[in-house]
Amino acid sequence: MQKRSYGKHFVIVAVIVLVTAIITVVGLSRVRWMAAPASAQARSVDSLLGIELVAIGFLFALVMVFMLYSLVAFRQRKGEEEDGDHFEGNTKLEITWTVIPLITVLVLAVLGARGLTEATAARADEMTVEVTAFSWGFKFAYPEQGIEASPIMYLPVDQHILLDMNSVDTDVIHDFWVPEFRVKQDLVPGVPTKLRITPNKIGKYTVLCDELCGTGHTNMQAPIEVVSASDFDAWVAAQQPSTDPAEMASLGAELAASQGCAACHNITGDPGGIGPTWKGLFGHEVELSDGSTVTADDAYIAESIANPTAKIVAGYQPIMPASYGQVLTEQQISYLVAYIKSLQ
Ligand code: HEC
Ligand SMILES: [Cu+2]
Repeated sequence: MQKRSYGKHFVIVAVIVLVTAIITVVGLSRVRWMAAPASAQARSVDSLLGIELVAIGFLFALVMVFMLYSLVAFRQRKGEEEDGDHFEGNTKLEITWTVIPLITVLVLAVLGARGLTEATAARADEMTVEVTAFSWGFKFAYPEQGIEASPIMYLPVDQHILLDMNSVDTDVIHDFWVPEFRVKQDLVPGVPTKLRITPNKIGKYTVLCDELCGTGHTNMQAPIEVVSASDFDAWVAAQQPSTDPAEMASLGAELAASQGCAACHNITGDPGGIGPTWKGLFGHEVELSDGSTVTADDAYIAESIANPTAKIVAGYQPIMPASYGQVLTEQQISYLVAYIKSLQ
């Protein structure tokens, strides 16, 4: 049996591979994988993803076109009875398909390491923001601005930010991720971690927890706003502690909404909730599960929030989350007390 020549097939396949690869890469690059980038660190991540999409498109075309072409071109035709050609290895081909992927993977590794170094590099005049994760949310503190706790992350645009990250949980890992910033970092119990971002686009984003961490995982989000430097200064000024009762009550109302208190407490006076209603609570006698009574004053309400199991209200289960004492500052608890006080 005489060997056939395959040269013509290789030329045809090479052309189809090229065309398919171009179509695939163009198609893939038109998919909106993620929202538009909004940080300086996004650049290296996105350029690496771009290179990988080209590699993926080419490999896809190579495998698919060779396979489908062979299925069609070398199928058994009517009346064809003889055996196909027999191949006994091909050293040149084997070296080629080992060396090219090896070089490709090494190049990607170098590019990845360079991108990682660039995205994590310390820079001059960084502003520190402390991030604390808890089940299930994030809170932020600004040590340089004297802001102890904020449920929202405010950032001045084009400012290098160093995130100092901690978790109050002891048994679960969370992960800080803002898709538009591209970079992300785990928050591990007992191990402080760091993340660097330089937001470069004014706008509203969302911090997501990107580590499946429990029943509240999907709600583990926090708003983040990137604003101009002057808007940031105005926000910092507005964060200074308030002593005006009406203002404290309205800050407390915002906190009650952002901390999920409303899931269990109502302000309508309806006694049927998971937790007692807040309407008319202040100044009234509360019956406790041990049979005693206590007057609901500032101290009792503050204690009920920071340490819910200290006194259990008669007729209710002790299911209020115990973490508020760690999550909320004394200032914030005083706002919540002022709010509950205002619900007469
Ligand atoms: C998962 C449900 C739940 C959530 C969320 C919750 N609580 Fe409670 N809370 C309860 C229950 C149940 C009680 C009554 C049992 C007890 O005393 O622990 C209670 C009691 C209280 C009391 C004492 C009420 C009284 O009538 O004496 C206060 C004050 C209070 N909660 C404030 C808050 C605040 C503020 C938040 C949000 C920061 C909050 N709670 C979130 C369930 C909840
Ligand atoms: Cu989480």
